[in-house]
Amino acid sequence: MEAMARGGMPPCRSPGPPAAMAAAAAAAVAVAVNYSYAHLKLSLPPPSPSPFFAAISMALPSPPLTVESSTGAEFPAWIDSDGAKLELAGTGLRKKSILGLKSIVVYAFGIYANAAKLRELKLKDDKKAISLAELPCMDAEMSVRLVIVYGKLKMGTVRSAFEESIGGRIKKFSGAENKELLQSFTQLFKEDIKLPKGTAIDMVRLPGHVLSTRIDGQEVGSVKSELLCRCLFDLYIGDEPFDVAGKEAIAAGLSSMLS
Ligand code: DAO
Ligand code: DAO
Repeated sequence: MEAMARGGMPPCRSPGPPAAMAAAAAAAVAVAVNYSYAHLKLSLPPPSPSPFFAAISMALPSPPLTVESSTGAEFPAWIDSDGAKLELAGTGLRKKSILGLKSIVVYAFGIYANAAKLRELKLKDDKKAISLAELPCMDAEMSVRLVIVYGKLKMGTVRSAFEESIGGRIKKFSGAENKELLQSFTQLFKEDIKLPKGTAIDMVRLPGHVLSTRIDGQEVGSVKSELLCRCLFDLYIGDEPFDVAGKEAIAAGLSSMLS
């Protein structure tokens, strides 16, 4: 389902997609890794699986974790998305006030960007910098990870929060409501999905503006829409972000990632 920006806002501009070489390189690495495992298996004595697994985990180092200090939520320094390495730019907090009284932290979030691809685009377009404001529209892999902090989230609450925050952006950027687009996403929010404290939700923008949602690593669905991708990332790095300090940290992380 494709939604195009309408009304006064200019549509997102998309740069060219030379991802085939990266994919081929990734495939070559995967083959090489498989080969070395096969070799490892043959050269090790048969039983006792533990040294074998120890050898594998040494061969594939897991990324170091960044801990969001006020919540303890953990974010790996990078995540792998179909062979693309998405690196953590920075983290922030999504707060919500209940009944206008106290403010609770609902989740911590981290923004991930494909630094290698952005560097490549920067060179290709002969730009001095890539600004944070361009990212929501770009056709480059990017992701936001939400780590749930508030343990009593109900799916109905998540759905109405989503309709409010994303729905508001859809209207702002396209000039109209788009219930169809909202529903294409909210239909993924099945009532039986549980979101206890610590759950990690990844919303990954794949090439072609496809937004793929994964809960604790399990894909729950994907929606192809440039507008939806733009609205989602705008919540975190747009003009009116959920967390201003978080947006600043992400901007700083991005610029050091690209320098
Ligand atoms: O239970 O009344 C309450 C407070 C809950 C606030 C919920 C905000 C929802 C934010 C969206 C979460 C997305 C994972
Ligand atoms: O914080 O107001 C907000 C909304 C952020 C987007 C929430 C996406 C929730 C994804 C839930 C996954 C369930 C399939």
